[in-house]
Amino acid sequence: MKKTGIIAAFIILVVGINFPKGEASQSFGGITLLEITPRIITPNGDAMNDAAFFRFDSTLTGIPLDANIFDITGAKISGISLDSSETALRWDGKDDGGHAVPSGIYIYCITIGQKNATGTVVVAR
Ligand SMILES: [Ca+2]
Repeated sequence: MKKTGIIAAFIILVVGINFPKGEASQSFGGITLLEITPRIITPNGDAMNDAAFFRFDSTLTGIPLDANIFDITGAKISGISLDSSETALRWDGKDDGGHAVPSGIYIYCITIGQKNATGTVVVAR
């Protein structure tokens, strides 16, 4: 099997396990993470899938939360910032220094109160 085929199979496996259809939403008590879209981002500035949005059912303003992106070794890459809509968090495929991250699989972890949601986002360049 070609290397690209192996990577594609791995991506399908990881994304599929972490986000089975219909089980995307996760409750944090008073607030619900509705969806993460797109799951595969292409941050090249063409306005198509340039950032991943973590959409909630109500405003995040004033809610204490901890949201970060890690690489597959567990190293912290970046925080996830509040989108201008204030009902979503947004990650644009950059590290905390503002540098574009390489293609690969990244892990998000969002903690609100005692609950957390984790899963994967793929960066493809
Ligand atoms: Ca793009």
